[in-house]
Amino acid sequence: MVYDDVEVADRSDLRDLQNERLRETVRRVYDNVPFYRERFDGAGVDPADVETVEDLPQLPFTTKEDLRETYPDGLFAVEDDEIRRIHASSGTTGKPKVVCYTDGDLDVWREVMARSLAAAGVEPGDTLQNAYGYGLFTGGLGFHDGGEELGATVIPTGGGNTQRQIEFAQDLESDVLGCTPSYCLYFAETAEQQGIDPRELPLETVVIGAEPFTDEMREEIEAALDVDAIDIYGLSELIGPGVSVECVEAKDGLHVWEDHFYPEVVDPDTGEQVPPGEEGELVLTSLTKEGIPMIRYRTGDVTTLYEEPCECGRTHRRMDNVTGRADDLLVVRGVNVYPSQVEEAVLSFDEVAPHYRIDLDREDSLDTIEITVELAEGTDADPDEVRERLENVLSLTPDGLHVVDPGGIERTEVGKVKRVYDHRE
Ligand code: DLL
Repeated sequence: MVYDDVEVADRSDLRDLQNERLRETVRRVYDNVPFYRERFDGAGVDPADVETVEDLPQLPFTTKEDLRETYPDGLFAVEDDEIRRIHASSGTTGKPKVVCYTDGDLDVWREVMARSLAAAGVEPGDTLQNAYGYGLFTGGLGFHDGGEELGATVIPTGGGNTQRQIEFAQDLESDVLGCTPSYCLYFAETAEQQGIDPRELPLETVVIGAEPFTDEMREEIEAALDVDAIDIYGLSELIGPGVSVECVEAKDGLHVWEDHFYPEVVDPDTGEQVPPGEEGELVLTSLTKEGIPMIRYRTGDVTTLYEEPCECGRTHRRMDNVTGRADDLLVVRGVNVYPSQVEEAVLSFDEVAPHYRIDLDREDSLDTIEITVELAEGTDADPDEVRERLENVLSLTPDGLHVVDPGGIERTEVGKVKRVYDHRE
C-alpha cells in the first residue's frame, strides 16, 4: 500500500523538491551551527554555491567522530525550547551520540515510519507487536509512533520477556512483529521450547532491522515463523528507523525515502562517489531535519544504490540490504574476512543453527581467530564431520573452529546482537 503520493512522485519533481530542501538545509546549518560554518568556510564553500544535489560533493563529510567531539549538542541547530525529544545511541567506545528532535522532526519520523510499515505490508487495523527496545534507542518509539500514525494497534512489549511476547502474539493475534533479526530467531526458538509451533502463530510479517543480516538469515527467519521478513534500515543520526525499507511487493532492495534523506554511495578510501550499481559506503544528507541536520554523514554502512524502477511503482531509489559496515572487516594475518561471509558459510549447513560467534585474539603478536557454531536442534550430525565440512567453505582457516551443542551460544534478548568479540586490546 502506498501511504503517501510522494512515494510514486515523478523523478524530476522529486529532484526539484530535493534541490529546494537541500538549499534550505545548507543555508540553515551555515547560519545556525558554528561547526558547519567553520567546515564550509574551511572548504571554501559558500552556501549559495550549493544549488542542486549534484553540488553535494563540494561539501565536506560529517562523521561519527564529529558527533562525539561536539558532544552533547554541538551539532544542534535550534534553540533549547524547540527541542521536544532527545535520543542517543551508544557505540562501543567513547561518548554516546546524542540527537534531538523538534515537533517537525517528530512529525517527519512518524510519517516515514508509517510509510515504511505500509510498504512492508502492514495495514491500518493490523496489530503490531513492537519488540524493539523503548528508551534512548530509536527502535521502540520510532515503530510505536509510526504504527499509530498508520492506524495499526500497537502493543508496546519492548525487548525481552520472550515467553510473555509469545503469549501475546497468540492471544492478541499479532499480525506483525517488529524486532531485530537475531531476536526474531530467538522468539521462534523459545516458542518451540514451549511446545508452540512458531509457524502456527498468527504473525504474517516481521519487520526486521537495526542489525546486519544476510539473505540466508532472512530465509531462516521466514521459514521458522512462516512470515514475510521485511528489512528496515535507519540510524539515530538521521532520524532512527524509517530511512529506507523494502516493499513487500518486490522484497528486492530498500526504498530510501528520498524526499527526506538524500543518499550517496562513496568509495570509503577516496570519498569519491561510485556509479549506481557499485558497492561503497552509504553517505546520507538530511533534507528536512530541523533539530540536528546532517550534511553528508558517513554512515559506515556498506551498500549499493540502484536506479532501476521497482515493480511496486515507488520511484524512490533502492539500496541493497546492509550486510556489514566498512569497519567490520577483520584482517587476520593478512587475510580479509567479513563477519557476513562467516554467516553465509554457517547458514549454508542445515545441521548448523543460525547462531555463531567470532573471537579475535593475539598470541605472540600474531592475530588469531576462533569461530564457534552451534548444532541445529534435533540433528544427529557428527560435530567432527560438520567441522571439517565447514572448514572447507570458509575463506580462511581459523585457529579454532568449535561446534557446540544446540543452545550453546548465548542469545541476545534485549538490544543488538554481538557476534564479534575482539580481545586484542
Ligand atoms: O538501529 C535504528 C533502527 C531501529 C533501524 C530499528 C531499524 C530498526 P542505531 O542504533 O543508531 O539506529 O544504529 C544504526 O544500525 O548505521 C547500521 O549499522 C545498523 N542497522 C540499522 N538498520 C539496519 C539494517 C537503529 N536493516 C546502525 N540492516 C546503522 C543492517 C542496520 N544494519
